[in-house]
Amino acid sequence: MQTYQQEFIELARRYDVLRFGEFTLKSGRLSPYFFNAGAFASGAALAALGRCYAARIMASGIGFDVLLGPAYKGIPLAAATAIALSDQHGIDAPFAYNRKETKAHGEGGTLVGAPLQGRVLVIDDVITAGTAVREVIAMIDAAGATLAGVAIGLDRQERGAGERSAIQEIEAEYGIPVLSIIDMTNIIDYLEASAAGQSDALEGMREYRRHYGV
Ligand code: OMP
Repeated sequence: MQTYQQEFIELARRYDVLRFGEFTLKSGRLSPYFFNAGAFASGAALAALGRCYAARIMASGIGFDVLLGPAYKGIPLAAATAIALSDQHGIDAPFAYNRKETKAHGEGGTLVGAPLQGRVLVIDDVITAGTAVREVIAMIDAAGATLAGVAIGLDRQERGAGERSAIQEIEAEYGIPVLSIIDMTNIIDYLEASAAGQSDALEGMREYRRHYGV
């Protein structure tokens, strides 16, 4: 595991973003863990989060023209990433986000911020079955822009429609990389290394991976 991955998991545990228990997912699956990016709810947490996303993006060498934060949870993530790219890496990336409801007055429309043009890098929280990210990709197409890739915090490494993971399906279908800071395997490794008192969580994770993992 890379240092920034270890830091990201510790950050997620500190803010109760990464929780173990019983959670029903959007896909209907019953999961022994949940990653709630909305709990990165302080200035210091968001700053640290932005640094992790920026480090992952820079390590990938991906080319892009604009960052897009999908409503709602992607918006602060993309904003924090844009700030970290500027502060830590000297890159002043244009930043855009969308509204869920079309605004009929004022400037109107669903897109806010920088024009959505050129190669768009989507910044989001989690991909499980891939439903949410496909909606965002349709929005980029409709704007006439190109998808450069997707950067997320957690790859849950779960099967999509077939035998591959939802992320592998998206990468193949759109010909783009999906960059994740951590994946489920990193969380299991983390639990194994700090096993004291967390054996239930560890067993639940292994069982879930046997059932839904790739
Ligand atoms: P998919 O649309 O199935 O890929 O699920 C992704 C969405 O599920 C995320 O954008 C979240 O809204 C939500 N989610 C989490 O936030 N954290 C998790 O650990 C799991 C899910 C989920 O419901 O699958």
